[in-house]
Parts: sequence; C-alpha cells; structure tokens
Amino acid sequence: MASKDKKTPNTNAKSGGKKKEVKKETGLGLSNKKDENFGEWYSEVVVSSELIEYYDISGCYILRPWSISIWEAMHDFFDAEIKKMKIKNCYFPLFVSPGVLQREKDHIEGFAPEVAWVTKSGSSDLEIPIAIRPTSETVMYPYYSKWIRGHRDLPLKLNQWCNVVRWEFSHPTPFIRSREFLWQEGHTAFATKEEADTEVLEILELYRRIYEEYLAIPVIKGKKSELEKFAGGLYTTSVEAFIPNTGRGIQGATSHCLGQNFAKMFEMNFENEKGERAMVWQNSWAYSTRTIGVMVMVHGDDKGLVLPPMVASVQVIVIPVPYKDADTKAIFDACSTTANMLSKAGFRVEEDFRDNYSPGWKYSHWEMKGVPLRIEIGPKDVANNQVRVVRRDNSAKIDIPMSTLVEQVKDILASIQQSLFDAAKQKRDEHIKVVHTWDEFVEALNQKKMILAPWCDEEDVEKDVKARTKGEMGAAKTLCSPFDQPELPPGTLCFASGKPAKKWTYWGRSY
Ligand code: 86X
Repeated sequence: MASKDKKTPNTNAKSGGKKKEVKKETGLGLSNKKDENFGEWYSEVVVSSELIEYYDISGCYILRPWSISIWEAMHDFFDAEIKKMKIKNCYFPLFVSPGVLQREKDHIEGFAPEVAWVTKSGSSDLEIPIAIRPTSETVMYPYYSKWIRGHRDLPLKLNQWCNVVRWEFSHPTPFIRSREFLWQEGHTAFATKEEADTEVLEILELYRRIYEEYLAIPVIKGKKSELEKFAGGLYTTSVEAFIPNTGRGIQGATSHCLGQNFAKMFEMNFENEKGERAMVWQNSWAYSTRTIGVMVMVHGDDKGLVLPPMVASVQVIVIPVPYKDADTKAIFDACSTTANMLSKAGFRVEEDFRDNYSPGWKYSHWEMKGVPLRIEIGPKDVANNQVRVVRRDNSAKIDIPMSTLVEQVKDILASIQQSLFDAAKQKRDEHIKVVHTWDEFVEALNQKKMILAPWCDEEDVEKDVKARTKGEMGAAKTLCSPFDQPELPPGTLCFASGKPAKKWTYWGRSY
C-alpha cells in the first residue's frame, strides 16, 4: 500500500488509538460496525469519507469539499424553486444588538442560554456586547417594518443562505447537532392569512422533495403539537425522518406560519386597499446542514458513506486496473474515453489515475466516500470493448459494452436512487407501530419504534407522557400529527389519557 505521502496531521480530536491510525493510513475501511456501535460508526464514517474534519472547538466541524458539494446540490434545487415563487435572496448581518434581540423577549427567554456573545475587541471590552445570530427574526423584522408601508409593498418574500450559532450544551454530533451550522432561512410577509397558509405548504413540499427525491429518505409531513411548535409562531409544520439504528425521529425541516405575533412586536403594518391600517401575516422556514447527517445515518453502511446519485458530486468513478504485462497505455486511454463519453452525456464522472495507490485501495477509498458507481477497466475489458460496472448500494457487478454504456449508466443510477429510497422506506415502515394503549406504547418505545397513536391533543397529557417516559434514553415526545390521517373511528380513545381521541399523532424519542 503506497501511503507514505499521505501524512495525516495528528489534530483529529477523535483519534489517538493506534489501531485507528493504521486504518486511516491504509484506507482499508471502518473499525466500527453500523449495527454494533452506531455512534462510533457515525463519528468514524463522517471523517473517513472526508465529509468533515474535527475541530478544536467542541461542536464545530470543518465541512470539507465532499460535504459542501452535497449542500450545493440541495441548494441549487431549492434556490431555483424559491426563485420561481418570486422569493428573493438577501443577506443580513451576523451580529445582533442586545436591544433588538430583547424585543422579542417572550420567546427568546427559553433560548437565551444558547446565545453566543462577542464581548471584546482585542483586549478591550466592548461598550455594549454584541450577540451572534441564532436565527434572524430580530435582525430582519425592524427593516421589514421600515420597508412595508402600503399593500403594494406586499408580499415581501426574502430568503438568506447563511450560518447561525446556537451554543448547545447537549452532546454535539456532526451535522445533527452542531454549534454553528449552515441553513437557509426564509422570512415572508403577506397581506392575508390565506396567502401565508398556502406558502407554508408550498415550502414544506420543497422540503419533502429535498429529502425524498434528492436524499432518498422518506419523510412524514405534518403539524407540530402546541408544545413542540415554534413558540413565537401560530403553527409549525415539519417533515419528520426516522433513524432506524437509534429508533429516533428527527425533525428534517420546518415551515412556520408566524401569524401576526411578530407583526405586533415589530410594528409591521400597512395601509390596506380600503385605506385602513392592518398587520401583516408572516411565515418563516428553514432547512440546515442537518439534512446531510440524516443522509449519512440512513444510507451509510459498514464500508462507509452511500451517496444517492442526485447529490453525489462524483456519480461515477473510473479506475484503471493495469496488470504487469498488459498494455497500460491502452487501459488508461480506455478510461479517459469512457470518462469523456459519460461526462459529455451529463454524468458527474472522475478518473482515479493516481499511481501511488493500488486498484484495491482505490475501490475501498471510493466505497468509503460513497460514490454510487465504480467502473473498472482492465486488459480483458479493453480487448472486449467493454467495462465492468460495480454498484455501491448492493455490490452488483455487470459487464457493459461501450456501445450501450451511456443508456445503461443512466438506468443504473436511476435504479440506485430508487433502491435507496425503497430500502429506507421499508426499514422505516418496519419501525412504525400503531398502538391504542399505554402498555402497547411503552413496549413499542422499548423496541425503538416510531409510534402512531390516537391522542386527545391535550398539552398536559403530552407533558405527562414525557414525564412518564423519562430515562437514560430520553423521553418520548410528539413528532407530528401527519397531514395524511388514517381513519379515526368514533369512540377511539387517547392511548395516554383515555379521553376521546382527536387525531393520530406520531410519537417517539427524537434528536
Ligand atoms: C426558533 C424559528 C425559525 C427562522 C425557524 O425555525 C425557521 C427560520 N427561525 C427558530 N429558534 C429561535 O427562535 C431561537 C432563538 C434564540 Cl435567541 C436561540 F438562541 C435559539 C433559537 N433556536 C430556535
């Protein structure tokens, strides 16, 4: 194994074990198995696949090109879609003055411990400390108030792509719970509630498509309970995903109708068509780099990352397999021809011509990085005018003649995208349990299930369920009430309170 030139600086906060160093140097795979040691497996896979590097500040991670390219694939889709909706991009400052941050003190109260502050410049104290945005309502809305005068200024629909900082104290996890993360935050203002309601669902549908069509992860669209909604808003909708290995639900993205709460606080009002003062109706919505973590957790395996073709910056990796006495130049030429042909056809292709790694090392390397398709070209393939194609998701190998390669690669990538979704959906569905009683609920929770139960929709009952399920693993809470409601026969009782049930709701432990 030629790896002498691959010196890794010993700054990896997670490394230290000799065994790990050796694995790292040879690139021969993971030392943890997904089903045996999930947490360790995850930490290892995000680093070994070169998505992230650990950093010397807890909860902060370096996003390497491999993860940023996934972020960009989602960005390009979402950004184009919101532009079709006439939402415009903007950029507001990172810093918030304490006065402005306090203006929404009611809902800030619970979040206050998470706000990070700048208190010094050089060695001198700032006269007034400055907060770093944890979200941008207080940054943006004073200017919405200034910019909105009459009904012709509405709707005002802005989005920004930025970073935010929330100084979390619970266990940090790359992508899933980090102290700084990337997101888009959309903030819109309308003259009527109807327009706001419509947009909430349009944005939620885009979030569903990011998860299902790009990341190949099934999600449930629904409404958050009063306890779990964004306290500053009117109602919260979300897409909810599920991590089978931990049995935890995870909020994938949120789309809120804020109602007129912020309009009151920030005096966002306008003169309507009748010449009266009226308050705006608002929405806000966001998805973050958490999406990438969910993708790793759902699709990754014991060989590393598994990338859905829709978000893979390299969809096909071409690897020459020279033999001692074979015509090496012919093999390399065949690789270039293949790569050019696929690239011309619109696929994202790379060749790995490095001469200091063996073909076997390259196979594991690109498997670790999750590239959907590998093409191997050896002397026999050159002689037969064919290539060997290997799928990352199921290891299936097929020999394909050059004459039909483009068509077949297209079909195989589509098939990988679909198979990943189908496998994730099947696994997710196996972990959904419908229950009617408290005993069934507790049993399903112990089996790491996501639970669908009839509920009375009372806040005290949800708090009580939380209290009764508190333990090492964390309490159960509501994930969402799905928009797609199964039939609720009259007389159905709440699993927790025994009162008449009002709706079906998903429950579970969550991230
Ligand atoms: C809630 C609400 C909302 C715009 C979204 O979910 C979509 C995009 N924002 C965010 N939230 C906070 O308001 C919040 C506030 C402070 Cl001060 C904080 F430190 C943390 C927060 N976390 C979430």
